[in-house]
Amino acid sequence: MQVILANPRGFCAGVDRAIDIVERALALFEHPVYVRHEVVHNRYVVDDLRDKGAVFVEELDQVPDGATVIFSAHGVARSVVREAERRGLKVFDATCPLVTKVHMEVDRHARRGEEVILIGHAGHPEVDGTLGQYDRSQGGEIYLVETVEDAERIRVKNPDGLAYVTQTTLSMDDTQDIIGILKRRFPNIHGQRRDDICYATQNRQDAVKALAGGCDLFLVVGSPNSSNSNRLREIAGKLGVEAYLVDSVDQIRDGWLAGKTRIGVTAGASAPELLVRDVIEHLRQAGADSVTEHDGRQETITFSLPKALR
Ligand code: 0CH
Ligand code: SF4
Repeated sequence: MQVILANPRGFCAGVDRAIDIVERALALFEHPVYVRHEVVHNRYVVDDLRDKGAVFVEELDQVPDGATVIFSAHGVARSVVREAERRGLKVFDATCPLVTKVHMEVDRHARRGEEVILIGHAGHPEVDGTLGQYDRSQGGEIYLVETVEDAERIRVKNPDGLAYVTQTTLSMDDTQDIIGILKRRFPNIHGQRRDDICYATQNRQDAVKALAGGCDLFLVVGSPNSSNSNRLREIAGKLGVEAYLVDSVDQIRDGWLAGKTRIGVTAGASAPELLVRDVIEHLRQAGADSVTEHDGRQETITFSLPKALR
């Protein structure tokens, strides 16, 4: 049995920064330090930060006036920022700069009086945050499109003043299909770039595409609520490979390994490498005689911490 590790995998620059923000705030400020929403969608990371003193809440009404609160990497709506200001909360914003960039695009379109179609998954916190950037006071609207069927059906008020933006962690292929339909239906629609899928999502998806086809089992380390991790499992599955998303090594079933000779392993952008190490150790004990790194794109991007936390 051979194990091949996809590259790049695991933490991206935005996740590194978000976790550092929580750890620095815990080191520098009086406890409790509140975190609005899971700072990143990973059970291990959240449990670890909770053990260190972070208090995770879903909404600001669970945070006392004047307390310190961190916004998660997925970003928040403007109404959340305003509420925090009104309540005198001390805020550290762990929103990934690449998500903030999408927020700024939405704002720019709204200011120009353009309507916006957001391509993304309903109910995901990044989608709530991005929808919540659009100022409707000019009479315009922001619409959510999740699927090709939605793209075929959506009706807008102003097809000639229309732009699109996307969630950062979507499937690149599905998103291109949706954009293709929108461009056919609304020939004057425009986007800043091809889409807003970030470099980390793109690189991890490309790595799975390069590796999974030659495997007979593919394991993705990541939590069930992690959008980017789910997309990695989905891509391997679409290539016809038996593929599973596992939060930790104890979720691997013996039956999955029976008769397998080439097992691919990757990790979502929010999954720590130490969980991948546990998986490798488990596979070695189950009979893997070689573990190799698959060549992939090098990542050098980093994001700096807010000044007050450096
Ligand atoms: O993939 P999603 O967006 O669910 O989030 P995650 O698993 O916490 O990964 C980090 C991405 C955060 C915002 O892009
Ligand atoms: Fe930022 Fe992309 Fe990482 Fe999300 S997945 S935190 S957008 S780098």
